[in-house]
Amino acid sequence: MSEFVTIQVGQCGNQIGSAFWPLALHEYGIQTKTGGVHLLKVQRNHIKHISDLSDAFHSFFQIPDKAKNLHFQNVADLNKSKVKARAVLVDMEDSVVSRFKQGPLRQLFDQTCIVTNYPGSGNNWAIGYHDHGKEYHDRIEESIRRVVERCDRLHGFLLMHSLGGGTGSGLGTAILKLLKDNYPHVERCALYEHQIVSCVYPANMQDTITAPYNTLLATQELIEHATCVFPVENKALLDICNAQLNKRENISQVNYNVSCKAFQDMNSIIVNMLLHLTSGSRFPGSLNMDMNEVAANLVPYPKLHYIFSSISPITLSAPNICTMRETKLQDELFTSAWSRNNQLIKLDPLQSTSVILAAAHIARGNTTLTDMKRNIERFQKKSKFTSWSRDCMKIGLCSVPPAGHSSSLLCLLNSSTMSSLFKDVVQEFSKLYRKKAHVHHYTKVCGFEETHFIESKENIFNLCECYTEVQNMEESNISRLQII
Ligand SMILES: Nc1nc2c(ncn2[C@@H]2O[C@H](COP(=O)(O)OP(=O)(O)OP(=O)(O)O)[C@@H](O)[C@H]2O)c(=O)[nH]1
Ligand SMILES: [Mg+2]
Repeated sequence: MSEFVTIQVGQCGNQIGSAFWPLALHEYGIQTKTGGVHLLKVQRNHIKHISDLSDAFHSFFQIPDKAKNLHFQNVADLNKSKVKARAVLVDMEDSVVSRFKQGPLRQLFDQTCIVTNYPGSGNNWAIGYHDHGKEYHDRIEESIRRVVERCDRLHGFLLMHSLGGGTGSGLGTAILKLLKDNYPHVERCALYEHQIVSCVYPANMQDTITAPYNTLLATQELIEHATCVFPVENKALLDICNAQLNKRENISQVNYNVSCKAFQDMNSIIVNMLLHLTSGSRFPGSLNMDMNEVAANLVPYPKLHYIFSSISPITLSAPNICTMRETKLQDELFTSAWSRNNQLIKLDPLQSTSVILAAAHIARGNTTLTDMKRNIERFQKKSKFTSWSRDCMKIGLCSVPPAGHSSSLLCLLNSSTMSSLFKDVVQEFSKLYRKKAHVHHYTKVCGFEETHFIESKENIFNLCECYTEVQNMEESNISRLQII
């Protein structure tokens, strides 16, 4: 089994991290709270055929040699054995990370892999990228090196951050560049390397005035240096949470405000997506889809590496570990994953004007190959593909379901609709930049030139044109077999 190093940057990245670790532990049947033994038994039954659970556990956690054959039941067991998360925590203010340091999982994190400062990057990409990027380069490099050296088969980096503020977007993308420079031979989604980025795009009603600048500049870096990007949008997450809440309460007017509780639930959706995405590299299955196959199959051209993701069923917050949830019928699971309402960004990848460049379905739990084939036929009938992608579908079947469910599905689509996300980024940027509002905060940062705004905008535009080109590509009548 392969290993992943998780890097959480900024407030949002670290808050996603605080949802990530308890859920990751649940997946291995490890108790993080009191109670819930019943489901943990169920979860352990799902994974009992793994001869050595530590093999799968190894992906996210480093286990000292002398504890390799132990069976961990709870966090106290992990602490006793000095098990450490393969994680690097970075924030330029320390309030979120301090909560980790005081929380129940505090001993899971190696103190030397925590890099914090005060008072943050002031919602300014340039401060995060240039000032903190330079000042903290060596410390962050050293922390990452420590975690990497404890891996036997490093498979990839999982970067979690938001694009609206200064630290996640600026320092986060500086770290991405560092990873690309320092680890060119680590599997990073099979292209050059595996750098999986889960980034949060701000909601339309932005909570940070400079977010359009930060988002544009960070997007340009992600296009340039990431292997695969799985964008999520806060507006989409919030809508999914509200829909779930209304269903649960059986009324139509309960709404979350963006609050701590909302963020917790929104972050759980992101975490479920990431755990599902990496499940094939961590657990066995009849048709396992390894992380290094994701980019090879989903990224037809290097820069077109932004991927739509949707997951079914949706789980808000940590599963209630005492109850096993009823899972939908298989066909329903697929239909709901294709729904535009379940997309983690507020766009429809299957809209009639778009084309699918590549697609993958990864199922966990009791989905069979027959279920998969029947539903893929349905999918192929309803969607528009490029000439080369029409008859192909990457599929993964992982036998271990997520905690609390008997099966689940992740649908990954590379669709030309993604250009709308980039057009929105440019449009929001132009609204501010037209009047040069707030520009002086950026230009005063050493290393930042105003031309960087224009270059980023142009690069993002060029990418939009690539999508349009693919969309307009004349369909060839020659079948794939004839070409071969
Ligand atoms: N989904 C989600 N979004 C968040 C969370 N925390 C903040 N955000 C969003 O992230 C953006 C702000 O970025 P932050 O992560 O707070 O900023 P930062 O990276 O810490 O940068 P600075 O504070 O400017 O140094 C806004 O769009 C917020 O709505 C979270 O826990 N979950
Ligand atoms: Mg912050």
